Amino acid sequence: MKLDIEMVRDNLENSLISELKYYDSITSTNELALDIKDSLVKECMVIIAGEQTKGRGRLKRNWFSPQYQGLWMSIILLPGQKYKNKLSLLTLIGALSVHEAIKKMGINSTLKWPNDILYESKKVCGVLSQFKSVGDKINRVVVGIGVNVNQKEFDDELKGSSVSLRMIKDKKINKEKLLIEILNNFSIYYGLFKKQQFNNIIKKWKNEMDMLNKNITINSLDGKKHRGKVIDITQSGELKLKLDSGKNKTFIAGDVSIDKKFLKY
Ligand code: BT5
Repeated sequence: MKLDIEMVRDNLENSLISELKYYDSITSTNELALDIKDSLVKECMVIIAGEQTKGRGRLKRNWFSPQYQGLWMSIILLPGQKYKNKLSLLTLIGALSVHEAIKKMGINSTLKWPNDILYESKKVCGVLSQFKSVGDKINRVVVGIGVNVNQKEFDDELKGSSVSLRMIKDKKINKEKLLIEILNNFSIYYGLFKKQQFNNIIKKWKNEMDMLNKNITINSLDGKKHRGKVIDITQSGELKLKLDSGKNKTFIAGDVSIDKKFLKY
């Protein structure tokens, strides 16, 4: 079923969200959000799609976004230059907003740095933040959020690693209610971000992630693998590890795998 966008608009509370735009089928909400002309962009404008034909993951990976089965959306942010060292936090805010919304449904999900929400080690949501810059100035941030909502199953390569809210709850999920909850949460956390209350965001994240003090391997952007124990998330949203060599190192991005012995599922 298509999304009832009017109903969503009418039910946003104290929201920073300025506009909701719905497209039944597009390549990627992130692509569109990056391509919209500067003159038409507004802070906290949201692009939502019924389906994405070329949904994007990180590092040119694909994001499977079948018609009406999930929430596929991008939030456009214009935070300005003074936050340029804090932009990684926007990915964390996106994930936290979804995580809290699905927790409210009674689902015991966990956050995996930097962009995943997992349920029993399977991925229920992924976040992809992209930036548009002019010269060395970032003038637009697009926080893309994909939530698996009403899929009944996953095929082939995603079968063992992905899950939808419907599969978890064993019933069809109301996408409008979920979207309202996510956008209301996003407004709260982006409000904190703009008030520079970064520590409140980080504290929440650390509480909700299941990685502190666990041994992990991270494939970092330089293509190297590092192993160590997670000791912190920094005030800029980086992951801080105590490496096996004993040295501390922070990472701004990367793919993390948690050592098997720490996994319950
Ligand atoms: C992500 O990348 O998890 C970011 C996903 C962001 C998707 C949203 S949807 C709205 C907005 N517009 C876009 O075009 N994108 C954003 P990454 O951590 O790199 O994970 C990608 C990997 O997850 C893929 O290589 C697959 O293995 C797996 N995957 C693909 N589709 C999936 C799905 N629907 N559910 C769970 N896993 C999936």
